[in-house]
Amino acid sequence: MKIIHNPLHALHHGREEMFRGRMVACHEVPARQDFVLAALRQRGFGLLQEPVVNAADLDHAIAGVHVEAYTQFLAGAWDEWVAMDPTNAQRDALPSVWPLPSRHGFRTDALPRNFAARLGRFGFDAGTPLMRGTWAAARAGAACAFSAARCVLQGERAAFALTRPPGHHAGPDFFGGYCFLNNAAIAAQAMRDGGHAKVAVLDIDYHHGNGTQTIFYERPDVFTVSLHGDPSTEYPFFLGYADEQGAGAGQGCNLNIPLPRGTDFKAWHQALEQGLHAIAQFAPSALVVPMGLDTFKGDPISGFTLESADYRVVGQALASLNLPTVFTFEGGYAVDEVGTNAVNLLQGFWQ
Ligand code: 6XA
Ligand code: ZN
Repeated sequence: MKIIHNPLHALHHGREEMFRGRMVACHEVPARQDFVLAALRQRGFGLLQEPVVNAADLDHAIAGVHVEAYTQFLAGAWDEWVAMDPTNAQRDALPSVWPLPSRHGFRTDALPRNFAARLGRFGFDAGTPLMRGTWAAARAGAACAFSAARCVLQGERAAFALTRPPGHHAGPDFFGGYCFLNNAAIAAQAMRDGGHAKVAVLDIDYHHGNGTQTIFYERPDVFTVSLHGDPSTEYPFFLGYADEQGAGAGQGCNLNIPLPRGTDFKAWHQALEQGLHAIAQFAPSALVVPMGLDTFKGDPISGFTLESADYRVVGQALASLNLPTVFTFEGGYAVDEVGTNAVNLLQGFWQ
């Protein structure tokens, strides 16, 4: 399996995030990718490489899922943050004011000149710090996703975009949940553009992939499936319910399987089988798996109880679809085990 890893990921290294009402050290740290890479090397799994993509192709791939006003905002955000107050160079940018959508409430079409306001217009939480290297790291991550898709388009059975910051919470014009560019959506769109008429996305992260769902919600050509902690108690709270089934031409092309906090592997695996069955019915010719490992029992911010050995079984189950597959690295914050769990899953898939 080709493993496309992000050489610039550590340029994004948030210090603190707002978590359950207070500032805590960031969970989404560079060691996450480093530990997965180390486990891959130690176990001799996969062909490691860095992405090779020209800038114009990459911009086109990003523009396939994100709006220009948003990517322009991200590209210039750090400079604007520092221009607002030169001492900001010493701290990360976090939103602090939001235009809550409501029928006769704040407008989201008005784009204030004030940078703090725009940070809140494009970001949906205060847990996703943005810093000097965020754009470069996220853009190089998108290059990994795009490169992984290209490998698969060229005939590889599977490829893994090993990158951070993660992507599945990022939507057409918003960041949040530690995510800026939606790597899985970029890979899915690249598979579409490369000739796959129908693509499925199966999100196995603990958290609902709200960004991916939103990007493809009205499209019949990309079936989005997510198994996740029930949003009535789990992040991202405001999307991910079972009654969200797609809209317009995409009606019936979104499947959410929310599961209660505390769900064990047996019940989780049943939900996975349900997702796999629905994907088989859709009959895609390619698969994208936003691979979160925060379903692990030792994860510090999540509530399922999968064990390291279970990830092999997960990989085997995913392989049963027999589809060319792109994996993207999403959550997973039990840093000491994240490498073992990732390689277990990929090996289970590959064998
Ligand atoms: C609250 C938790 C963010 C969850 C990020 C994640 N700031 N998403 O792992 O998959
Ligand atoms: Zn997650």
